[in-house]
Amino acid sequence: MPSEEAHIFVPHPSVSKNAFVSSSTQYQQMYKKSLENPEEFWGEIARQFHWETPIDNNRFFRYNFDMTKGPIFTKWLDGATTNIAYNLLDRNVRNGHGDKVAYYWEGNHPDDYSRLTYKKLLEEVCRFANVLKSRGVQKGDRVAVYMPMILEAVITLLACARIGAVHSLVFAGFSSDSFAERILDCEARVLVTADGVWRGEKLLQLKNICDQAMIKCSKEGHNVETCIVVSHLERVTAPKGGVMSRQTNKTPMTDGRDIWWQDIVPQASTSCYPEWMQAEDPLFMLYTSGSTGKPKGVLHTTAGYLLYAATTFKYVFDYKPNDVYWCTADVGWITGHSYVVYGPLANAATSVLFEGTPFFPGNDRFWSVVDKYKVSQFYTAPTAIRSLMKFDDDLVARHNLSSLRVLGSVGEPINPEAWMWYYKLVGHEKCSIVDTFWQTETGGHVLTTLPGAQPMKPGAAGFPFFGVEPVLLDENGREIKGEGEGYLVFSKPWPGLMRTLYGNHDRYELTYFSKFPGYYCTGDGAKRDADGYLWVTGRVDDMLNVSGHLMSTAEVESVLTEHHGVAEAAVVAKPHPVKGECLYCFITLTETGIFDDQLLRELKTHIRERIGPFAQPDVIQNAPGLPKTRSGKIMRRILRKIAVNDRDVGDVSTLADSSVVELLFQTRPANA
Ligand code: 6R9
Repeated sequence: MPSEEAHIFVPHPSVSKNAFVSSSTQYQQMYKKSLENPEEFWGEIARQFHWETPIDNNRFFRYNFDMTKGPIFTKWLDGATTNIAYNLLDRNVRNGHGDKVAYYWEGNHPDDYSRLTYKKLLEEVCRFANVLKSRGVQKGDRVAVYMPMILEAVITLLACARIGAVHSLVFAGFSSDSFAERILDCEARVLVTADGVWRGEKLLQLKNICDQAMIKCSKEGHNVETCIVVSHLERVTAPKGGVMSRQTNKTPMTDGRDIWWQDIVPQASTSCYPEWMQAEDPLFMLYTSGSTGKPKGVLHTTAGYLLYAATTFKYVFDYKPNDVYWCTADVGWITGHSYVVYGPLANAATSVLFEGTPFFPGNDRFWSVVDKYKVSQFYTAPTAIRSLMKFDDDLVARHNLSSLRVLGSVGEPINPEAWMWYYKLVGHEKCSIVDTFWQTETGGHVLTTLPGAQPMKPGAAGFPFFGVEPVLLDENGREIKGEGEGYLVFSKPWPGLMRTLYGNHDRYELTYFSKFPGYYCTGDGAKRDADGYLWVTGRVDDMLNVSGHLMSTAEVESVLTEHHGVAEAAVVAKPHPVKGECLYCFITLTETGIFDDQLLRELKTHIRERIGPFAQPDVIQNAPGLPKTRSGKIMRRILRKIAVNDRDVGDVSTLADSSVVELLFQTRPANA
C-alpha cells in the first residue's frame, strides 16, 4: 500500500456540522482567547463547577518555569476550594442526571455486564468514603490501589477524592516488587485490591501479588494496616464457563488487616459530606517510569486538573449528551485516570468500562462491544490497532459500527498504515480521528486536532489544545519558527500540568526544567510542517544517527509497516564502527507475512526508496512479540540490549510479557 502521509482528510460534514468547534477559524479564535485571556477563558469553564470558596481573580494563575529565577511552580485558582467527587457526582445528580448511566460495565466474559447510574455511583462512593474514614484514612493520606477494570476501581478513586485522600493507583500488571517500591515511596497504609481477574483466558491472582508486596514493605519497616479486597471472581464467568467460589479460589486473608469489600461496604452510610479541598491540594499521584532509577510519582492537584480533564474531554471527543463513549485504556495509566474517570464524569457522560482484552472470546471483541452499546467515541492505542489489523477485515466489517463519530489514538505516534486502516475500516471514512499527544505529566491532551475543526493528516498530532503553547527548540535552545524539527517544549503551564514529583521537587526541576531554562521539556521531538501541523517524532532518546543522518525510530517503523507482510516494527540504533550507528529492526509479521529473503529484500528496497539509502537496515529480526509495557509502549531500551547481545537488561518488571525478551535473545539472526 502506498504511503498516504501526504494526504489530508477533511472532517465529514456529519461530524463538523454539530461539533462544538466546527471550523479552523473557530478553533483559532478560541485558542487566541485562551492564551491572551486565560482568566476569561478558564473562568467561564470554571463557573460550570461548584466552588465552596469562590475563585479569586487576583490569584487566578501564577507560575515560574525558570530555575534561575527561583523554584519552579504552577498554581491555578489558588485560594478557591472545591471537591472533585462533589463536582462529578452530586452536581450532576442535582442537574438532573441522577438516572443517567455513568458506566456500562462489560466483563471479560460477554455474559457478564452491568450498569451504574450517577445516583448509584454517588451512593457507592459515599459508602466507600465512609469505610475509608472508619479505617482512619484522613485528608492528605495516600491510598494504594491495585485494581482491575471493575466499577469498584472508579468508586475507590472517587471515594479518596471525596475525603481528600491521595490515590496512588498502580496498574494491576506490575509485579509485587514494583508495587512494593511504589507503596514504600508514597507510604500508603491502606491498600484496595480485588481477589483476582480474568484477562482473556488468563487468571491474575491480584491479592497474592499484593500479599507479596506487603511482605516486602514490612521487611523495609513499613506496614500496610488495612487491605480491602473486592470479591470479584465469584461473581463473574470463567472463560470456559462456571464461576469460581471464594472457597475454591482460597484467597489468603490476614486477620485484622484484610477485609472483604462485600463484608463492610454494603452496611456503610450512603451519605458522606465532602472534604473541601484547596485548589492546589493533591488529588492523586501516578507513577511513570523514569529513564534511570526510581519511578517518578507524578502529582496532580485539584482545581486545575478538574478543569483540564473536563475541557479536553468535551472538545477533543466532542461529547454530546446522548453519546456513549468508550476508552479502552486501563485505569492504571493516565489515560484511564483522565479519560475513563475524571473527564467523562465531569461532563456527565456515559462510558463503557471494559474488563477484557481485544482477543477474547474472539478477535472481534472490540467491534462487538462498539455495536452492543452503540459507541459514538472510541479511544484506543496504535498498538491495539496494529494487533487487530493482522486479522481478516471481515472481523470488523461484520459488525455495525455506524454509531461511531470520533476515533481516538493515544500512546505513541500512529503510523499512517494503521491510521488508514482505522479511518477506512473502523470509521468508514466518516469518523474524525483525533491523534492525541500527551503525557502522564501533562494531565490531559496537549496536541491534537479537534474532530469537527481541522483536516486530519495521518500520523500528525496536529495543533495545541486551548491554553497550550508549544515551542520547538534546537539543541542550543534556539526557537525554531515555522517549518522545522526540534525538541518539543512548552513555554507556560495549562491547568492540567503536573505540579511536582511526589517527595522530590528537585528531581522534578531537574528532569523537566533544567535542559532549557524557561520551558517544560517533554522529552519528545516534533516537527512542524508548512501548514503548521505538529508531528511528534518520538522520544528524543529514540533518535537514530546513521552516518550523520538524524532520523526518528517512528519514521523508519512507519515505513516498515507499510509492507503488507509486517504488522508491527520496532527499530533501535546499534553502534557501528563506520556509520556511528546502524539500524537494527524487529518486525512482527501479519497473518499472511512470510519471513524469507524476499521479504528482507523488499523491506530494504522500500526503506531505500522511501527514506534514503542511508536508512537501509543492517539487521532485520523476526519478532513474534515485542517487549511492551502494559500500556503498549515498546521498550526500546531492552531492544537496544538485544541488538548488542547484552543480557544485562535491567528491570523488566513493567513488561506485559517478559518471556519475549529471552526468545528474542535466542533468535538473534546470524548477521546481527
Ligand atoms: C498519554 C500517555 C507519554 C509518552 C509521550 C510520547 C508518547 C503519547 C502520543 C505519543 C506520539 C501521540 N505519546 N501519545 N507520541 N503521538 N499521540 O501515553 O502518557 O504513558 O506518560 O506516555 O508517550 O513519547 O512522551 P505516558
